[in-house]
Amino acid sequence: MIKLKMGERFATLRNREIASLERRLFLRQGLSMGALSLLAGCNVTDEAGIENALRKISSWNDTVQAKLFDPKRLVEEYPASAIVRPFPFNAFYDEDGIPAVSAADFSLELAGLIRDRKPWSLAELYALPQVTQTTRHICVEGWSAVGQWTGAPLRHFLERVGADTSARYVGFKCADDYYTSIDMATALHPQTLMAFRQDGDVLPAPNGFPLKIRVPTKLGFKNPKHVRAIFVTNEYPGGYWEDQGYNWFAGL
Ligand SMILES: Nc1nc2c(c(=O)[nH]1)N[C@H]1C(S)=C(S)[C@@H](COP(=O)(O)O)O[C@H]1N2
Ligand SMILES: [Mo]
Repeated sequence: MIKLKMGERFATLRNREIASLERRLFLRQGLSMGALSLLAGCNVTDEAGIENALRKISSWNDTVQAKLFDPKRLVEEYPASAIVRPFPFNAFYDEDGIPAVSAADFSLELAGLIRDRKPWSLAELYALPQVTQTTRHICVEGWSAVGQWTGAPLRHFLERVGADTSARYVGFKCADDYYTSIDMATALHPQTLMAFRQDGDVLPAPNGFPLKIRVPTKLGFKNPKHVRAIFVTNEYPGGYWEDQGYNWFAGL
């Protein structure tokens, strides 16, 4: 049933404003305002309406995508010859903004639905059993690179600290004010690692020293670097780019 009455819905906006909103919407999502109203089943008459409708569609996407996620399907692993060197750097700032994290002072904070929330030193983290993966990192900005990461499966760590693995989200806070979150099924995926090393060396500062969460089933922006806190929650935590409109699930 189509209840779209363009004339009514857009009556509050002058034509030029509509054209400009529509242009930006199309650039961002490949949608016209009419298509958006139709998909979201709500009024799209202004900027706030667009944001609201996009949020509705995005959370619908997240739900469907989370249901389609196969917790056992592994992403492709590559031979060492495919590793890109030097591995690219990317962040919401330039190289001169890379946070200087001191190894001696570092402590990983735990919060939320976790039984044992004592902080972990780097020495304690390094003592966790570790595995190595050679996988492809894919950035929405249009580049990808095969890299090699070594670290502890996040699943083992979450089990070890008594995280409530029936909760919905695992969130991450970073030393540079970046933050993101993933669904629990992805956090428990066998290839999701707490990475301490990259390409055989301690994780370099540009790539997230001392701790990066390597999530090869998801786009680059869901792989937080310089992680200083991990929390488990049922309340949607969002993320730095996610809160600006990037799709939250952003993965396989
Ligand atoms: N703390 C933090 N983590 C981050 C980012 C950031 O700006 N800060 N950028 C994300 C994005 S968009 C990408 S593509 C990867 C880049 O990781 P790299 O620098 O190791 O290539 O880090 C992700 N994790
Ligand atoms: Mo990215």
